[in-house]
Amino acid sequence: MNIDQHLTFREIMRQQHGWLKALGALAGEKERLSDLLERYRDREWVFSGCGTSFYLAQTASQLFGRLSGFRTRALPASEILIFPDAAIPRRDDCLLVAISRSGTTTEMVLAEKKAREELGVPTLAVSCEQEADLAGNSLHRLAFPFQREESVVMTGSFTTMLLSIVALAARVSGPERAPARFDALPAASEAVMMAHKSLMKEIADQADLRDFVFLGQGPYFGLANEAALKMQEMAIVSSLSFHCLEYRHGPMSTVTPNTLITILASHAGKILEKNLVRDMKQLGARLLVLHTHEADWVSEWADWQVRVDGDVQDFLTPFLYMPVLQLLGYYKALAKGINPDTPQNLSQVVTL
Ligand code: F1P
Repeated sequence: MNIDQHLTFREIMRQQHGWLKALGALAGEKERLSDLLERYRDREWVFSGCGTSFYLAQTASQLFGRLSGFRTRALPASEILIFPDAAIPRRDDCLLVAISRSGTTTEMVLAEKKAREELGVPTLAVSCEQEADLAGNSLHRLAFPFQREESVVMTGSFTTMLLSIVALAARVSGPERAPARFDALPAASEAVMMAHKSLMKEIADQADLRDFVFLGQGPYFGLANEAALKMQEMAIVSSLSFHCLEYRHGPMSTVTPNTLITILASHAGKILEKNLVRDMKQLGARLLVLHTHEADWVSEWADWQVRVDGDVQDFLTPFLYMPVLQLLGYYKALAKGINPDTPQNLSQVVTL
C-alpha cells in the first residue's frame, strides 16, 4: 500500500492546516472566551481525559497554568469516578476541563456528569465533536472547526485541541509571557515535520532498536507519554515514558544497545538534560534528541537529532516536536509490516 493512502499518515500530515482554522475560529470568539476566563480565574482548572486525551491534559495543564497564571492540575477521568473526594477535594474551587476527541468516551462522559450533577462543579468541554454527549452536557465548551479524524489513533486531534487550550490561555497572559509566534506556528511546525520525515523513517528502519523510551519534563512529559503511546498503538512495541531525570532512578537499569531513548529537551532544563544525554550514551543506549540548542554536545552524544527553532519559554516548542514523534510511531509500524490504520485490540472510542 502506498503510504499516503494510510489515513493515519494523511491525518498527521494535514494537522497544521487544522491549527490555522482552529486559531482563526477562536480569535472570532474573543468576548465569550474572555468572559469564561474572567469568571473562573480564581478557581483551579482541572484538566482531564482518557488515553491520548489524558496526556493532552497533562501538557495542557502545564502550558495553560504557566501562561495564564491560573492554578491547574491534570488527572485521568477515571479518578473522578473512583476517588472523587481525592480528585476534587474542593468542589467550590474547581473548573473541570473535560477533554475528548470523540466526546463519547464513557469514563469522560460519566466523570463530567458526576462533577456537574453530583459535585456541583462547573465544566468546560474541549472536544472535536460538538454534537456529541460531552459538549452537549457540559456547562461550557471550547468550539473550533475540525475535519473529523477517521483513524483509531489520535494524532492531529491531539495537537489541535492542545493548541486551542494554549490559545485560550494566551488571552490572559501578559505581553511578556504571550508567545510571540502564534501565527507563524503552523508553518514552522509543518516545515520541521517535512524536514525530518525521512530521518524518522531512517530511525524506525533500524531493526535492532526494540525498546523505546521517551523522556520529557514539564510540558514535555505529557508529550513523552503520548509519543510512547503512539509506539504502542501503531507499532505494537514495548515503549515507556518518564520524566527525564526520573529515568536514572531505576529504569536505566534496563538500557541495552537495543534501546532508543528519545529526549524531548527543554530550554529550562538545558544543563541537567545535557548531562542525562551524556550518561545514557555512556550506558550504551542509542539516542534521539529533540532540542532547541545551538550546541556541539548534541552532535557529540546523540545518534540522531531534531533541532528546532523553538521558544525560550517552552510554550511553543511542544508543537514543533509532536508531529515528528507521531511520524516515528507511524514509520515503526510500517517497518514492522503493521498497518497503523488498524491497531491491534483498539477501537476509536472506549465504551464501558
Ligand atoms: C481517547 C482514546 C484514545 C485511544 C483509543 C481510544 O479517546 O482513549 O486515546 O487512542 O483510540 O480512545 P477520546 O476520549 O479522546 O475520544
